[in-house]
Amino acid sequence: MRLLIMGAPGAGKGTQATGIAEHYHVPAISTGDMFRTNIKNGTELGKKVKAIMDAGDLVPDEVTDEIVVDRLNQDDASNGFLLDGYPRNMHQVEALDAYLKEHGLHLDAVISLDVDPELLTQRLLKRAEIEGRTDDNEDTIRNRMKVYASQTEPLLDYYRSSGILVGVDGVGEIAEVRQRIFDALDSKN
Ligand code: B4P
Repeated sequence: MRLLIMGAPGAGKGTQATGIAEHYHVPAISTGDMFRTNIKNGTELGKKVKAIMDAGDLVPDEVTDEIVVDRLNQDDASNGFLLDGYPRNMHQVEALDAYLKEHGLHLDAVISLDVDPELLTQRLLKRAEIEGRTDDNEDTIRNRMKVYASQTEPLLDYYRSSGILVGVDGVGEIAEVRQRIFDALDSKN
């Protein structure tokens, strides 16, 4: 399986990605997690992206495309993958399409988690209390939502018109949403 999971900040992408990836025996590849690991380890890449992430802006495409391609080229992704948080704008879609074409591959489905904007903010502020992520504060959340609406949400139309978009209601218990995702993917195949 080659899958993408999309959704606004707080929609549950990272939360659901692990369970879905385990189910299909593919790696979950999260650009956000890769950037956060680099920040934590104090790498050059981490230094480059920290202020951008703290502001809730998108990391430059050339940096993001490169880490994704490097990760997709690793052996464990050769039989499939679940991309979480990538692509996030049309340029990244084109970069991913070019990679897939070059390798004779295609995406099986794009999961879109739908959640009401007010609930998204509540979830992120709750995470701020528990995990203290530096981008989970009201100002940054507002910007992340804006960036999502202007740059990422339009991608849903692109994947809808390709016939691979699977919309899933992301409101409810985490296990309940996960089951909805499996049901939606099963009924698509
Ligand atoms: P991400 O790491 O993708 O952050 P996110 O959008 O908040 O999603 P995340 O996966 O962490 O949260 P989730 O919705 O699962 O991106 C962070 C930053 O990295 C971006 O702002 C950008 O700067 C940079 N970046 C990443 N990818 C990039 C790219 N491709 N290009 C450029 N820049 C990029 O969960 C949120 C909270 O909701 C959690 O606390 C969770 O427990 C809770 N939750 C989830 N599901 C729930 C449910 N059903 N019920 C109750 N709570 C739930």
